[in-house]
Amino acid sequence: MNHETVRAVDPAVADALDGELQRQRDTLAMIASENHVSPAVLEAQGSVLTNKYAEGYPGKRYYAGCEYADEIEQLAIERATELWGAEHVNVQPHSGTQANMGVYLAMLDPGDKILSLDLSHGGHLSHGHPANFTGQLYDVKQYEVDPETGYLDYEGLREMAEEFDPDIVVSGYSAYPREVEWERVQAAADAADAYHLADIAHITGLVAAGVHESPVGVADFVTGSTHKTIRAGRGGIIMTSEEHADDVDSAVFPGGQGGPLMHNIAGKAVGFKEALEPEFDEYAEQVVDNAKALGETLEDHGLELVSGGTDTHLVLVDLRPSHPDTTGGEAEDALEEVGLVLNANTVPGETRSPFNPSGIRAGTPGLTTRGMGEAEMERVGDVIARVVDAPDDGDVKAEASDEVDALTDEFPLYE
Ligand code: DSN
Repeated sequence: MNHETVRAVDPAVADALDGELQRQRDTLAMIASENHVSPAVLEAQGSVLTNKYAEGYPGKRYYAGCEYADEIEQLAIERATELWGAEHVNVQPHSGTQANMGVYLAMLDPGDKILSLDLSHGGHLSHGHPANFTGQLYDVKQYEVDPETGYLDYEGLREMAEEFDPDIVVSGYSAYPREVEWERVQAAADAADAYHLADIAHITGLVAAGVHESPVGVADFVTGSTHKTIRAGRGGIIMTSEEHADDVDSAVFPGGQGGPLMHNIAGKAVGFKEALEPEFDEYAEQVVDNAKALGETLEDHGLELVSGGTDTHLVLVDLRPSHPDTTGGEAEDALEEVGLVLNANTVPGETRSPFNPSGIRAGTPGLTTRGMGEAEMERVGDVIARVVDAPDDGDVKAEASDEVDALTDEFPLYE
């Protein structure tokens, strides 16, 4: 894998691409929303389909020359249908946020009411944050996790739904370490006669593999991104019933987007094919086993996990009880220095700024793709705990850096 063709035209970009490839090889990618797609997905995404305009849908395009675009989009749709079992799939959203936008545009009018989880409790910007179009166009009320347990409070959600009378209840989260009980969110939506949007962006792969229960067939709309745990081409996806199919398709195009990114849709099709192989189910199970092993190691070192553990691909550490003077940002920076890349994250009951919050979020999809298992998670957990204990200690960081080098050498990437 090299960038020699780019280099001949643009050495500056080639240098940066080489640098990024080496960075991914030499570091442990533990941002929970990231993964390493296969060379086949990379090739499909970097293909001549980037040249093609294909507004519309397979068989109903506004431009000529779409026979191969049609074939590829149809394959992506069929494979997604097999993976998640929805009646209708739209693979055109450019991202998970665009997928959510498609649902809101399809079903809501400006001023309509959204009930969603607060961002600092694990929600997402596109679920109604004031800085996002959702917070600006809609009337948003937010629920929180139980402050004692860190788990969703389904009864409280139901009561809020009865009181607020939302048009849509949003479930599915970006930093919630527990499996979601979709039927109980549905009960809250039913109590308000509201739609239910389940945003499974982070757990698309876990749901496809049957490691987590699926909201398909429960929620009216299921959205996701396609490059996280499912490990396909970058972008978004919407799944719904035949009843809402036309509304969703029109909301995505021409409502919210123009030409679909056909090269990304090719990457989605290839990644979905890979995810239909039995090995993918083993991968998804290992992702969760690894997150549990990582969490246990961190707890053994005295770190506190939100909700006391995980059922997912991520752990969320609240640094305040164990390290009251260390912020998430300081931990993130010190860990990046040793080659372990995760992100500072807000935690439930956050007392600091979102720019330098009190937690760190660590995910296992990328490391599991590299072939690491529970034994390696113990080593990774040791690195995190030691660096968080002594973020300014050069000797500790030198040792941690050696351990990261050993791990990345033992589990090479993109050879
Ligand atoms: N930025 C992603 C995350 O890290 O959770 C979600 O869009």
